[in-house]
Amino acid sequence: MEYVPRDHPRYRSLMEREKIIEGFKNGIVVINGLISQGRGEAFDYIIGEKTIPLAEDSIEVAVAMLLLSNYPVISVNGNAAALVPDEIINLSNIIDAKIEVNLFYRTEERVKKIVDFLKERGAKEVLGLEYVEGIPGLSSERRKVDPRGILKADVVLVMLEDGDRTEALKKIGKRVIAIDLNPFSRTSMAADVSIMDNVTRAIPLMIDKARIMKKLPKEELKKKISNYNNRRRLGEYIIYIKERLENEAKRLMSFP
Ligand code: PTJ
Repeated sequence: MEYVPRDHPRYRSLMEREKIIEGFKNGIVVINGLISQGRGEAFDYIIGEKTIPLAEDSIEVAVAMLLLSNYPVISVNGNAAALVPDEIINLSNIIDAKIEVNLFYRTEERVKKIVDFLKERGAKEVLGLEYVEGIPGLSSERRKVDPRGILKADVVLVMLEDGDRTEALKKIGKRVIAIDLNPFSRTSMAADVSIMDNVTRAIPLMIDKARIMKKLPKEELKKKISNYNNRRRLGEYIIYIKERLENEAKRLMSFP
């Protein structure tokens, strides 16, 4: 970590890489997770490495949904655990959600490592070691879910997903909130609420919003959700990207 000088213009992004690399060395992140991080970085670069107002609005919708939920669950994989462990624990306490480790490249050893890692950092309970093959139609290891967690949930928050699980969760009646920098991904397309943002910014912002929104009447939270349309939001994200690229190109071309 000492290789990254604090005044480096891309310090934040480089430190995120370090967290993923350290997670890999500790057996929390799988090697494929390094590639996922790279893809995320590319999208983050394109949106300007900041939370755009459209994503902030989706975050508010997501928080309203979580606060109205009867049984919310935060699904954690290797990358998420490496990037935002404390923030996930914090959010789960504020919204009273369960945390469950659910892995695409599942090994019992890695599930246990992530469970222990989160517990060492203060999580009271982390599910995922006990499982049933609970998601029909899903052949990946992600079908293995805890009966006290994702299987029982009405709302599931997922991040850095691989695609088909969100569709499968929807088929069994779950509402899904996805944090994914890629608005073209199948996860983003299938989710009820897609947050096109980096988890390292989105989760802290969800914590701030949840603290404030917890005090709002339920009717106001319901109104926030009822006005929301995820397909429209994805379209808006893509137009945002197009306009940002166009403006950048024009700016460059305006100089001889
Ligand atoms: O820990 P496991 O075994 O469950 O495996 C986790 C990975 C991440 C390896 C697995 O889920 C995977 O292969 O994911 P994908 O298909 O690479 O998809 C990851 C998605 O997350 C991509 O659409 C990326 O753009 C996006 N992404 C990457 N980094 C971030 C991100 N989204 C938000 N914040 C990030 N930091």
